[in-house]
This record gives sequence, C-alpha cells and structure tokens, in this order.
Amino acid sequence: MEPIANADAAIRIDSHLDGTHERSLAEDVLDGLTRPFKELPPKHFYDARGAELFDRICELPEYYPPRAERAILNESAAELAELTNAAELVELGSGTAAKTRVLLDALHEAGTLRRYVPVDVTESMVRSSAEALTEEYPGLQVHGVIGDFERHLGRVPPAVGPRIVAFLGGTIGNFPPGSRRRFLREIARLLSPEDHLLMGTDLVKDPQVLEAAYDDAQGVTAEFNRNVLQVLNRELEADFDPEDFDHVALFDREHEWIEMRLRARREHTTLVRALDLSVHFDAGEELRTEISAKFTPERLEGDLSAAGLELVRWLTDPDELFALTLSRSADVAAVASNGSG
Ligand code: SAH
Ligand code: AVI
Repeated sequence: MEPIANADAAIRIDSHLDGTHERSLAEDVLDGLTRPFKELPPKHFYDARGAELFDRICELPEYYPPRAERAILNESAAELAELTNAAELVELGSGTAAKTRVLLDALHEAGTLRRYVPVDVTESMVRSSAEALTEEYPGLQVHGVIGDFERHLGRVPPAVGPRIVAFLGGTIGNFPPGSRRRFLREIARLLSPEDHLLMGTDLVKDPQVLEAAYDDAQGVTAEFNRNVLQVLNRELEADFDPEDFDHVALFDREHEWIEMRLRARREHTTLVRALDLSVHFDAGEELRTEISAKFTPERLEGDLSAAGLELVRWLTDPDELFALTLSRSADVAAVASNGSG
C-alpha cells in the first residue's frame, strides 16, 4: 500500500454520543442511586480526568495488569500476527492504545496491517490516539468510533480484511457474569469465519496482591474512584463532596471479583439537581462503583463457550498473573474439524 502523505486523509472519526451519553448517565444514576444497595456502572469513571487517572494507575507499582499484559504481547505478538493474518484491528475500550502498539508493530511487520478501529467512550482518547498512530504507522487508516461499546457495536464499520477484535486490559471483568456472556455474544457477532477475538483477563491470585492493586499506597485509585462523583456534580448538577467518602477495595472470595465502593463518612443527603433527586446516605453506607472479575481458565472457557466462541490460544506471563486469549467463532471450529476429519 502506498504511504499516505496527508495524515488527515487517513483518519475518519464517527461520534455516536451526542446527547445520548448524558441521557444514559442520568438513567444509570436514577436506577443506581435509588436501589437499596446503591451502585453506579464503571463506564462513567472515564471523563478526561478519569482517563488521566487511569493512565497514572497503569504506572503504579501495585497495579500489575498492564505490565503483565504487555509482557505477554511482547512474547506472542508475532505468533498472533501469523495466526490471524489480520488486516484490521478493532479495539474496544482502546484508551491511549499504549499496549496496542506491540500488536500493530507485529501486524505492520507481517505486512498485513491496513486499518485500526479504536472504539471508546472518551472522545479525547479516540482523537489523540488516531492522530498519534497515523503518524507512527505510515499508510495506516484509522476509523475511530466514539461511542459506548454496550450500545454502539453495530456502528463498527464493515471489515476491510481478516480482523482481530481486541478487548484488552481486563475490561471484560468489569461486567457482571450474565452481562459478560451477553456482551461476548455481541462481540462474537462482529466476527466472520476468518476473524479472531483477542481478550485480556486478570487471573485469580492472592487476595492481598489483588486488594493492593486496587488500593495503592499513593491513593491514585482512591482519587479515580471518587472522580465519578465529580462527573455527577458536573454533568447532573449534583452536590457531592468527594471528601465525604472513603475509597474501599475488597476481594469478594465467593465471586472472585474485586469490588470498589465509596463509603459515606457521615450521614448526609445529596441533591442531584438535574434529576430533582435527593439521595440519602447513612454513615458507613456504601455505593458500589465497580466490580473487576478475576478469571480461572475454566471460568473463561465457560464464558467463551456460552457466547459461541472457541479458544485458539491461552497465553500467560511467566508469573501467571494475567492471561491473553485468542478465540474464534465456535461454528468455524466445528466446520474446520468436520472438514478435516
Ligand atoms: N484498553 C486500555 C484501556 C483500559 S481502561 C488498556 O488496556 O489500558 C477502560 C477503557 O474502556 C477506557 O478507555 C474507557 O474509556 C473505556 N470504556 C469503559 N466503558 C466503556 C463503554 N461502555 N464503551 C466504550 N468505552 C468504554
Ligand atoms: C479498566 N478496568 C479493567 C480496570 C480494572 O482493573 O478493573 C479499571 C480499574 N479500576 C481500578 N483500577 C483500575
């Protein structure tokens, strides 16, 4: 492919958020803050400040997942490129696409790479990664999708060739188990017989290691957690004082997931003006802001198979902290094995 001289010509960005994202925040808050056990979905963490705090989390000594996932990618990107022959990388929850470059390098090297499709709810991330990557990879087309991957998967453009759908960082763990399978089934719909899903999952391990990863000594994760209250203050004219809440991170041994919560330091009532909603907190009452599920090979295979997917490769780092899995539609696997045997 001829290198494209004008980087702008290589970038297309579609935004699907206009107004609907604010609506979805309002509805999530109406649902979540009127429940007997208060809860907010984690996607609202990621305004510009939340995205910046998440980047700082990724540099923390306690937060091992990005380093472990990068180590796996460094070790296996060439094999993944060979197995997939991918012309296109679609990345869900792409963020700064920091680790994605390892994969793009391998596909570029293999000579198959044509297009990168980042999908993220944070507009600034999609725009800045599109600009950076078209400069770093001459000839690369970037078609960014600013949207909610739970609602806008249908807006991912048709494939330009064999495709990898990447879902890195362990973000699949932020879905509760039933929604996780439903979402994987939606992703499976993006896969034609020649396509693959490449997914990062954090693994079950010593609870102390897990809890430290979500309650770091510098307090960055606490700030990230409390930032969701600033999002509500700004977007919905709420009057939360983030200092009224303690950051809580604990490993639920039964479900094998981390829960992040905000615990009210004192009894108080907050007004969410845009919704005309007053929300009462008892002293010590907790608001759940995130679950982050940890996986075993069995849990992952169960989820993949429930979504009509079949494992092609299970890759892990030397300390078995994190796993990267390549899978494909189980229908393809069935056809291939019938055909060969
Ligand atoms: N993949 C990156 C970033 C992980 S952080 C990494 O591995 O480091 C999670 C990312 O998913 C953030 O960039 C956040 O903006 C995005 N995200 C979270 N919920 C989303 C949703 N519902 N739709 C689209 N993007 C979402
Ligand atoms: C994006 N997601 C996979 C992170 C996680 O580990 O669940 C978000 C995060 N929450 C606290 N620290 C990082």
